[in-house]
Amino acid sequence: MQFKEQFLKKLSSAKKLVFFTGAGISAESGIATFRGADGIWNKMKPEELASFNAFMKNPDLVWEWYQHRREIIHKVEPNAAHLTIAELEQYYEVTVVTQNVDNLHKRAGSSLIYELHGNIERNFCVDCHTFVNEQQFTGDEVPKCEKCGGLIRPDVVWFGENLPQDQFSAGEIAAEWSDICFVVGTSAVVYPAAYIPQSAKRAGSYLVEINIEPTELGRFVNYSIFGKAGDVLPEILKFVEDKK
Ligand code: BV8
Ligand code: ZN
Repeated sequence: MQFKEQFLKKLSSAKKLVFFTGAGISAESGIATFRGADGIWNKMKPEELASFNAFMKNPDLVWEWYQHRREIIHKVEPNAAHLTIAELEQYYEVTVVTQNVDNLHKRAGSSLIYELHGNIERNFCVDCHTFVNEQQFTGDEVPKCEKCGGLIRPDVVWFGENLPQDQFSAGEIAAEWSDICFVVGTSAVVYPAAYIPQSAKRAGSYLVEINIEPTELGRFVNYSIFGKAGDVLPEILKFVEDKK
């Protein structure tokens, strides 16, 4: 794979890399994206399921949907893209800022991850906020809190909900201080997360998009690499290893 000379120069002098990732980085693990051809949202509207109102209106339906997604996630593995990002920690200071809730960056071995939209493996009680992630849930009806009887919900950020401020600010600062900010597998249409690559660019980071198709971010980036994340990232690692 041929890369632009300017990018390779940046890569050789860089110290800090940030990887801002979306559902596309998990596509090659077999997890459907949200807005692509087979996207989850094509079958249903986000507000129908990924919102607090939807959950309170029909908790069993929403809980069942997350159980279904957890089952898929437990059956898949991190792919070459996740694993390469973890391996690049041998050569750079690497920070992952992910919109994904699938826990695959953690399973791939990345050591610094900011989760902007939560993590599907964690759950808490809507009333007393007790976390119950160690509990194995059986069946599809929404579990009740053992402490207060409240409904248990996944610890993910639904539409209309604020993002965890600590994760967002830390992720944004890391992106702004990065030498290169890679934007991997995201349509960059969900806010405020999608502000982060733009802030990175404004702060002087070299913005590189890795996607299989053009996105809204295209007009901001310094360099668009079209290809599958699982193919492109290992090629970048190969260049780095040959240089070292
Ligand atoms: C909020 C968790 C404050 C749940 C998700 C401006 C400012 C603030 C808010 C808004 C705003 N404008 C609009 C809003 C509202 C809304 C929003 O952004 N709506 C959009 C859809 C218009 N934002 C919110 O509600 C946020 N909260 O703002 O709070 C507030 C408070 C009160 C009242 C108002 C505001 C909360 C947003 C978080 C929602 N939660 N997920 C769950 O997962 O169940 S969003 C969901 O979308 C996922 O987290 C996902 O990560 C995220 C982004 O999608 P992508 O990751 O980009 O995935 P997508 O399928 O879209 O794209 C995949 C890409 O990969 C494609 O480009 C494809 O080409 C590429 N690809 C595919 N295969 C590959 C590949 N690339 C490389 N290799 C491959 N192999
Ligand atoms: Zn409770």
